[in-house]
Amino acid sequence: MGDCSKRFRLVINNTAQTFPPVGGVYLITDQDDKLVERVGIALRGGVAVLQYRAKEKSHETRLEEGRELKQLCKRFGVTFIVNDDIRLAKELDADGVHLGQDDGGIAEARELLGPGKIVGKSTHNLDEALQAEQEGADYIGFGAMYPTDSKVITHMPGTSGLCAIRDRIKLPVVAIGGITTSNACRVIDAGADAVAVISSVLSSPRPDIAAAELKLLFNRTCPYPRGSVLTVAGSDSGGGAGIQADIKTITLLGSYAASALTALTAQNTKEVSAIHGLPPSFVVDQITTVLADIPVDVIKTGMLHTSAIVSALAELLAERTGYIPLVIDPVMVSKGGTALLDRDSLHIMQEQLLPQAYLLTPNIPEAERLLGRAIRCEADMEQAARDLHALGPANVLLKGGHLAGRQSMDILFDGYECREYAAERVFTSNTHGTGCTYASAIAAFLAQGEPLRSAVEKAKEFISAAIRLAHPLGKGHSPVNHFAAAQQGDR
Ligand code: 3NM
Repeated sequence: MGDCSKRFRLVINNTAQTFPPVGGVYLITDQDDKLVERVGIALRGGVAVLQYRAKEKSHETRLEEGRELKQLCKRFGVTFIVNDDIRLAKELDADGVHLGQDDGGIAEARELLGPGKIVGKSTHNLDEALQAEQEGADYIGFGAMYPTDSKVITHMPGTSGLCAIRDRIKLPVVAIGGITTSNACRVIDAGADAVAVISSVLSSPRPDIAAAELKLLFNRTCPYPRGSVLTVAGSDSGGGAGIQADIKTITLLGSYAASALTALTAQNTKEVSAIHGLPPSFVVDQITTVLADIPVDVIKTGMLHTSAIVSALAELLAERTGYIPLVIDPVMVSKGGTALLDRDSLHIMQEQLLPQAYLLTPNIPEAERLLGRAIRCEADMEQAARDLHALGPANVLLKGGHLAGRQSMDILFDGYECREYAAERVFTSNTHGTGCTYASAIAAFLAQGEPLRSAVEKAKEFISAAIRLAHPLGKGHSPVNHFAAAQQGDR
């Protein structure tokens, strides 16, 4: 599902040997300290190709560092390419070499490296790109897309230049220069098969998250169902919330939904009359079995029920080699007041699970319990979002629906700045399943290759419509209208 390799052309060189496709995140090394450690973290996020670019290091240092990086690439199944230095590529038995315009010919590199190796070439305009193709390159680098501090830039064709060459070039195009998680979707929409990045991943405090965010953006070109979400939550027999709301939301929005149940509830719109919890080991079995086979792009959690399940999930995620963005909806209490998370779980969630979250989506009462203080107004919300972020999640979306006022305002804090998402408040009690639906919609849009801010914006529109369009059903809190909200989004 998340593997868009069909979109990428296979790289076939003169020896007719096939390589892994050049597509997705193409990471280039920087000159800073602790390189191997930072690259190791970045590869967890889902890098497809690593290029070792060591401009000012001695041959011995390059050889030693190169060996370590090649080892890492092998562990993560990443293609290992050496920049410029054909001799080093040969000594390291790298998967290939990347040549600049002044670094010699493609034929010469093939001759020296022998059969079965990838040769890429930097290009900056159509003529250079066509020439590289004619000379038998396996892919081209094309840049710069945007200004960058990582290299002195003499040409900047940008995304319009990329659009202009795209249809003329059959080779995979690796766009480069100033690409970040904020602008990469424009580069992908312009036709890049891969994005080459240095600083936006390796200078990030979380290289794994930065790489994972870039990787997810490539899903925007996949066919529907686009991207996949694994929801870990409880069953609501009434069908309005829980895993049922999650699957409806994810499916109606166009992604694939997999699910792992934590508990079964006997529930309707008025009450939760009984809960049958599942053994933590069986929750783990469900998740590991899904992940062993289905390429899950985003994991979303809802009702986790017990501290043992929270702990088991946290352990499972921490031990995984690859990083999968995790959206945590910290479900604690049902609309009718039934506890959906036992008392001991709160600190276990704080200590073990929240630091692994890509996004935490509490409502006001949940945030109050996590922080141990009241949040009374919008002015309190911003500080609360910042304090929740300090508990470890990479991003926090604090939902203001429980406050009064004409607008229902949510705040997204990403560790740098707060953004507000407002919608006209609907005065209604038809809100069963709101939290599950909102978090699932964000997870689905992320899985479809929307950057976080845009995923939240689209999900906010979806949940607002689902509340506004809800029909009375049952005698309690009626469920939100997933179907009508999805139909509105199509128009
Ligand atoms: N080549 P960052 S731009 C190595 O335009 C390189 O050919 C470029 O680094 C080109 O992701 C560039 O930090 C630097 O902008 C890319």
